[in-house]
Amino acid sequence: PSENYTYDLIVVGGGSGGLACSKEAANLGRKVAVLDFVKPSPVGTSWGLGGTCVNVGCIPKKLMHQASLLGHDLEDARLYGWDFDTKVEHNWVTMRENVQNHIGSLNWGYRVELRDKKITYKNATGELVDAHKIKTVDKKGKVTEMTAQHIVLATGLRPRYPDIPGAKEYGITSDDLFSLEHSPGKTVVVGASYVALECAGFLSGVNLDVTVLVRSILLRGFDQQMAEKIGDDMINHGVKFKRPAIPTKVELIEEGTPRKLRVHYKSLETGEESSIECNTVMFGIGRDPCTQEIGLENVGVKLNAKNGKVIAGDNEQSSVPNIFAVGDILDGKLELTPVAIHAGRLLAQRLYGGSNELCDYVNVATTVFTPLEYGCIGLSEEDATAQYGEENVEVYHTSYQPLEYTVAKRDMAGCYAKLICNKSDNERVVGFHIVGPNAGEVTQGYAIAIKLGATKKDFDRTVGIHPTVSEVFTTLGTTKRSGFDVAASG
Ligand code: FAD
Ligand code: NA7
Repeated sequence: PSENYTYDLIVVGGGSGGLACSKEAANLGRKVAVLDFVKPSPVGTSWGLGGTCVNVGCIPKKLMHQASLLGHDLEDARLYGWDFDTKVEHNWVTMRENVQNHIGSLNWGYRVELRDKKITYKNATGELVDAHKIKTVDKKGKVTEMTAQHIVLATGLRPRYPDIPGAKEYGITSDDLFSLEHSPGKTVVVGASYVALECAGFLSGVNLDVTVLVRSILLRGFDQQMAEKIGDDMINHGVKFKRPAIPTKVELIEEGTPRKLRVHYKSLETGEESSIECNTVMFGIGRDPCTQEIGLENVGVKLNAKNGKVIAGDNEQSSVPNIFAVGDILDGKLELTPVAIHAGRLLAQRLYGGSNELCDYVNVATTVFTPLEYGCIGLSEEDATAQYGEENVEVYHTSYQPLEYTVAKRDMAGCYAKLICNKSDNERVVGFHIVGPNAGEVTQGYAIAIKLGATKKDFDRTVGIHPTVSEVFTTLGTTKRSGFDVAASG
């Protein structure tokens, strides 16, 4: 580093984006420090190095989704000839322990990696004192200061609570769910964010009684036809929805393991008030950026006043030239782990590797891991219509039957795929959507085609792999405009 500073780079936040950026900078020969500190949740949950994805996000979520899928597979297995007469029960503690052990090994791996790359790691909070100086405070309250030429903010988001009595005392969020010591039991999930629906889905999948309170629509921001298909499938599998409804109060009825709570809620349609007795209430009503107590006001890093996110250019540079931001705290960008990693790595390459490549935030594929998964790339039908005009949007769609569901006699009503094409641009595919088993795996493969600008004709020229779910995209012949009933055709 220049003689004025201790480090070339200090990264505040050791999650997906921060770790990727710091490791890349170290690979390029720079002196780097990472600060990571987890403020315990209101009920006291905290975790190790690696940020949201590893500890309280993608990883435990996908593993618990897998637990729930295995339960369904066990039911299918009998129809495929497997005979077993053991009573099938799910044990939360076994699942939680094995999932947490895996997370523990990842936490350890990150620490080793930082050490191997000679990156200074401090389990402490970071706060900007000036544009190059950071004050750190560790768990014991010990304060130090460190300086760097560049600072990258990657502090992520934390779940929000509604402003109602009992929410913080008795409620939990996804920050607590994955490490609960005992089964959550009968659960009320509040919100219709992807986090809320995924958690409701796997809790129901491991045989728990689940009710979801939905204020308005499902999965705001996502294609609404697909969102409703997910909702219908969850209802078919026993998840109860109260909609439109909001919680008004959470009360403790009885201590114990599990304890008993009462969630009061109000219908937004009739105004009627009701309540549900349950063991756990989990809020999935969105997440707020950790940008409030990190000294941004001391240096003039501009935030979007509406959501508290960092305003930055396409190069992730904030309003203060030597301060950058990556990951979930960036205003107007995507809240996804691979996006944070990609942006962090490219930023380090631009700062220290002579590169000028920017992170491309367009057409990033994503998947909602509800029991029937929902994969998508690009625009929703609503957004495509708004952007190109109804007359220029051609939607090719079909319902389909995954072969493995036939023998298993599974409900296939939810399995559906559509391509949204821009007629004024050679039927270029601007939206790709699928609800069905393994939608995440299906969608990832097609993401490169969309990135390369694939048209409907390119999909038609592609020969499918039979029998797979994924092949459905190579034979889409029915337009929505035709009005032909794709549900009946199968
Ligand atoms: P984070 O990973 O959140 O890291 C920020 C770190 O900074 C944290 O460790 C935090 O404690 C620390 N920190 C905060 N303030 C300070 C401070 N002042 N000083 C020091 N350290 C600080 N994404 C996907 O792509 N796929 C998924 O399937 C998926 N599932 C998810 C499921 C759930 C339940 C949730 C909540 C999120 C999920 N996400 C998923 C989103 C994904 O986890 C985030 O996009 C990703 O973790 C963002 O990375 P980040 O680096 O911006 O922040
Ligand atoms: P979102 O998308 O902000 O979702 C928040 C959800 O919680 C949404 O369903 C809201 O309903 C609901 N909500 C918010 N406040 C309340 C209160 N007070 N009571 C009841 N319900 C409430 O958050 P996510 O973190 O899931 O998503 C972040 C991004 O990732 C998002 O942009 C997606 O595209 C992907 P609403 O629809 O507002 O009525």
